[in-house]
Amino acid sequence: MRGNLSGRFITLEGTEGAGKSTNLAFMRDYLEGAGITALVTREPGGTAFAEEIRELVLSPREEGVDALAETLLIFAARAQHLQAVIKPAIAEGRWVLCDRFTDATYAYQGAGRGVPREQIAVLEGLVQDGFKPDLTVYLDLPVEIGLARIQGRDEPDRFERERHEFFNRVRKGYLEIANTESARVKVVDASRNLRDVQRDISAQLDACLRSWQT
Ligand code: T5A
Repeated sequence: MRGNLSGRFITLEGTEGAGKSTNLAFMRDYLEGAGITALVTREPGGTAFAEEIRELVLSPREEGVDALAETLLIFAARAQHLQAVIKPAIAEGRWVLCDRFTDATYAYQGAGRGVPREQIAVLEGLVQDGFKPDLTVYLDLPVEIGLARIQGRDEPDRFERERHEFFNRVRKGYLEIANTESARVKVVDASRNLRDVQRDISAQLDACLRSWQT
């Protein structure tokens, strides 16, 4: 680990096809270059038990899924992930890079599905007890561009089968969070070529590395 930096929790968010997987690998390598070996994980998931919940939540099914039931499952997976992986790693001074976290719940289940913000906040309080990412990079792009990037995938999951209007609400939800929590959430225009996107991401990481070192 570089200097006297202690463990940090960084999350990456975006709508479908924004480039999270691609850029999470970039962020891991970038931190590695700065002497920081980060633990890379994802939500829903990150432990065997939480990955089973992921499977349950993402699998397409005939039966309609109640939005609150979906939200509770996602927080159940998060509770497990936090206790078994994220918090122990940070307590040991490690950095954790996570593909999606609670902002996704506010965006997808809240803005997308209509679960009241206050209900999500109650669950967040219960499961996280004030724990939040130190930095969130939100990859923003028009929904059509993201969906075009993932077009042709074999088996779209339960979310990928949603309509454009759903993803437009999700995007709006993310932008509202970024607007309200601008110190934590950094918006990167992900509609551009990968080199430009990654230049902005590395600038955000550099700024944080500098401010966390002082
Ligand atoms: N979910 C999750 C909730 O509803 N609530 C929650 O609380 C949480 C935590 C699965 C679903 O779970 C839901 C939301 C999600 O629908 P996921 O698997 O993390 O979550 O999400 P997906 O959006 O399905 O992930 P994807 O794999 O589809 O997209 P990525 O990771 O954003 O995109 P990536 O990196 O695979 O890139 C897609 C393609 O675009 C290219 C890549 O090479 C790749 O081919 N690409 C670019 N092309 C041109 N220019 C660029 N700048 C590019 N960046 C990437």
